[in-house]
Order: sequence, then structure tokens, then C-alpha cells
Amino acid sequence: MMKGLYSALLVPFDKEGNILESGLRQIVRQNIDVQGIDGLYINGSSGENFLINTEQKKRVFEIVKDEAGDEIKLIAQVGALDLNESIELGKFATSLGYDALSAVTPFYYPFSFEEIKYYYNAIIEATGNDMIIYSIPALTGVNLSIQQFEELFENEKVIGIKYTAADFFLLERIRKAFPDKLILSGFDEMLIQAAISGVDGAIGSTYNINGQRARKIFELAKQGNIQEAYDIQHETNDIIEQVLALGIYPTLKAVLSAKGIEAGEVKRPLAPLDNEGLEKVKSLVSKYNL
Ligand code: NGF
Repeated sequence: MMKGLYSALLVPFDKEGNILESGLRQIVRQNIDVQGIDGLYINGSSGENFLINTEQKKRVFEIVKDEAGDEIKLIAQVGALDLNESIELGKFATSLGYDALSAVTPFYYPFSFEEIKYYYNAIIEATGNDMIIYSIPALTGVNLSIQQFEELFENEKVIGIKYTAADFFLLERIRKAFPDKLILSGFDEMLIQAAISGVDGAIGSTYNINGQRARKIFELAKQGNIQEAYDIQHETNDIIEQVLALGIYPTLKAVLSAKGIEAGEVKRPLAPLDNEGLEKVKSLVSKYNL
């Protein structure tokens, strides 16, 4: 039911760090109408979630639900170091009708597994909503083992994982052990490998601008048309390589802006692109027909 391709939604800001509400609506529409995605992952890394305050997070949840309605699936990322905030956001998103919650593993302090488990169970108990664990070891330093995933899955409300890692051995082990759990992969540049590994879908930042290619990669790989899928993954990775070299979030926003969308700025201290970067974005847009 929650399978499919999700854009990790970008959030546009003005120079003072205020949300550009009409721009946010335009990005939602771009994802639904042009990129053809199945759902949105809201207030994740790509939404610059860890740079904004609680009221701004709530406003993003509100605007997105208002714009998207029931057209697509909506996953609310509510993870925070302040568990009270996670619960408040989880209740808020649930009351708006979000299909599921997700929470990044708590980071910065070296939390024990018991503490991590407490965090997920507390959010679930307070909200009653389904939970997708957001595992991104490269940014959090938290590497959950298969036994630890199993323990988290003992709570039936933990319906799956957003798996942002390049460990395909662990992914294979999880897929085999938990065929009924939802696995959504997080690295856009490894979508083909994830699809072959049996994931149910993917969540990615670049799908905001390149969702149509992602769809083809995913479907071709699932059908076993590996060479055709690879041809598109190669082209996609030519794009992603340049996006990463320029800086992911300002570049994705600059691509949207070049298409006439009010995609705004990144939130400081993230830095905007300089003029040279903006020129490179223009050629990227025309070369790859973004
Ligand atoms: O931006 C990151 C950080 N990862 C995203 C995605 O896994 C998570 C990924 O799409 C995300 O966007 C979110 O939580 O909002 C990458 O940007 C992409 O594969 C390029 O490396 O790692």
C-alpha cells in the first residue's frame, strides 16, 4: 500500500529563512503533475528539516497536505533529538491525515539500542500511526544490525525502513528475513541495485527534478530489463554527479527555479550557488531536458 517512488520534498526559503508558501505548493504540484511520483517524504534531510523550527515544520506539513490532498501518499518525518517535539509533530501530522510517520534514528549522543527502541515505541504509542524507521548511518553514525531491526519490527506499527545505505549485504538479509516489511531505498544513484535487491520503492531528493527517469529505472529493473535500466541509471548518475559536485540542495532548487518554479534559497548556514554554479545549472537543465 505504501510502495512506490517518493520525492524527498524540497522546501523553498527566502533569504531570511522564511518558508515561501506558494513556492512550496508549486514544488508539490511539480512532483505530482510532472515527475509523476507516488508520494512525498516531508521534512527529511532534503526539506532542510534539521535547520528549521517546530512551527515551520508544522506549517510545511499543513501546506503539503492542503495542496496534495489524497492524490498521493504522504510520509511525515518527525524525528528529532527532543522526543517531545517528535511526539508533537507526529500527533500533528497524524491529525492532518498523513499516511505514515518516519523518524530518523536519534543522533549526536551515542544512544544505546534500548534508548533508540524507546524513542520509536514512544512516538508510535503517542500517535497510533505507522512508523518507517529512517536509517541513514552516514549522517547519524547509527548502524542498526539485522537483529536490532528485528526487535524494532516486534512493534507491528513499525511497517518498514527508509534504507539510505550502500550495504547491499544487509539489505539482502533484511529483505529475505522480512518479506512483508516495506523497504524504501534512499540513494538515488543506486536505485537500480536497490530495485534488483527487492526494495518496494525509493525515496529521493533528485526525484523532485528527475522523477521520470527514476520511474523508468525502477520499472525496467523490476521487469528484469537490466541493460535498459542501467542505460538510464548511467545518464541519471551523470546528472547526480554534477548535482553533488555543485551542492545538492541549492542545485536542485536552482534547477526548479530555471523551470519557472519559485524554489527559493537554501536555509543558512547552507550556502547558495554562485553565478558560475547557476550557469552550470542552466546547461544541466538543457542538456538533460530536466
Ligand atoms: O540527502 C540525502 C542525504 N539523502 C537523500 C535521501 O536518501 C534522503 C538522497 O536522495 C532525503 O532526501 C531526505 O531525508 O529528505 C540523496 O540526496 C541522493 O541519493 C544523492 O546522494 O544523504
